[in-house]
Amino acid sequence: MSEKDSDVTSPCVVPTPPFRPGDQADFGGEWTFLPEDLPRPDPATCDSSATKEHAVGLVRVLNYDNTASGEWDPKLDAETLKTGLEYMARLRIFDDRMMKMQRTGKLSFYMRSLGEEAVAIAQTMALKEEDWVFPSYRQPGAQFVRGRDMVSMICHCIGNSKDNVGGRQMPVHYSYREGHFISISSPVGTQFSQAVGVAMASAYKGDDQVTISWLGDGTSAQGDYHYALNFASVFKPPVILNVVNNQWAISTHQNIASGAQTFAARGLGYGLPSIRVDGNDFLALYAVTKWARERAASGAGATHIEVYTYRTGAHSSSDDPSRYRPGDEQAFWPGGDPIERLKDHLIQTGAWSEEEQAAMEERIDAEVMAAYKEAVTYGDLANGPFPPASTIFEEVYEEIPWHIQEQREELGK
Ligand SMILES: Cc1ncc(C[n+]2csc(CCOP(=O)(O)OP(=O)(O)O)c2C)c(N)n1
Ligand SMILES: [Mg+2]
Repeated sequence: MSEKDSDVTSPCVVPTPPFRPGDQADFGGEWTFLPEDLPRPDPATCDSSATKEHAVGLVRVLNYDNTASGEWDPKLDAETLKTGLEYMARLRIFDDRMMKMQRTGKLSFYMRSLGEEAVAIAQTMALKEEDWVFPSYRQPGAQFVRGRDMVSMICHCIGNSKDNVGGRQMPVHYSYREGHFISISSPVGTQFSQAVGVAMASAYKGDDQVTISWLGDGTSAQGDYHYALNFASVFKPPVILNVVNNQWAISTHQNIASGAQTFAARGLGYGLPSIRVDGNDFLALYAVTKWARERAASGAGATHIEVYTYRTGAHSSSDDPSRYRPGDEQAFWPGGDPIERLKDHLIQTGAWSEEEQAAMEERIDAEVMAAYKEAVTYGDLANGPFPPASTIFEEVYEEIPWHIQEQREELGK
């Protein structure tokens, strides 16, 4: 069509990433947001208008020197912080080891949480054990908080005879019923509206469970996100809805989903209190989630949170980020590393040391290796044993439809 034939006077804008391989990345230097900037409103009476500044600012507790300050400081004791640090270190070491397994052909696929370890760990620690967790694939750390055994996680990733979902799911798409950790969905985003539905059920039943869910910046461009926010806004169920803005959705930049505003600001349009939080700051994440839980438990309804972070690693074992972003982009990210920041904070308070950190990492590494060795005794990727083919037909339908039954008979299972 020639320009003359078209009614369209201005072309549609397709945002492009600000930096490509070979460019010098620039996030504007250190953030100017300070822990003292934003007040902590009363969670039970707070409405969305009281969070206008929170939706465009950034809740932080840790300063650049990793001291803690401001109204949001949750003032956690050293033991709790050390527990959080250990969970994060475990996740990073576990991820590294599983990635090596993938690269040597012992797992078919893997996804790391590198740089985002604080997200699910701090947030799940701020909840009660009975609360429902509706994760994406980037929140496996919640399982450590809920006590899942690493052998069982690895058996799932291999898909061997002890895989608790019988080989029906992709690796890292965990289910952990005992931990109230709902099956991870491959079609991204479905968990958001499911979480709102479960929270509505909790409200109707009058129990005191709260539900939390996460989806990514890219996923927030889907309808599922908006359906969930709409229901959360109308029915005010006890739910905490997080958009994890880690800057990237595989190879597309967050700007293709965000438009000109922050992700948090979107929630204001739905009348939801909306807070943007430093996703690499364990203390800030814990504090904001605790606040949202208090709000949910008081009957005041849902909270919408943007977790502002950076995906340090590749999207998955199938991805190569050097094809679409500068190789050193992470070095310019002002948010730092969540493990280093919490570790440094604890060292400054006198509760921890580099030596204790090194000893802890060594111990965890040995635990992960031992867990892997045990897991392969139940079957490895090359040799099995795997769950029997009959599991395709089991635990999927309450009553098997006739055409599936026919297929089963055809297979002789
Ligand atoms: C409905 C659907 N569309 C596309 C995909 C393929 N896919 C898997 S993850 C992903 C990117 C998601 O990015 P984001 O939401 O930012 O989450 P992140 O991986 O950064 O945590 C895409 C496109 C999918 N799994 N489901
Ligand atoms: Mg993303």
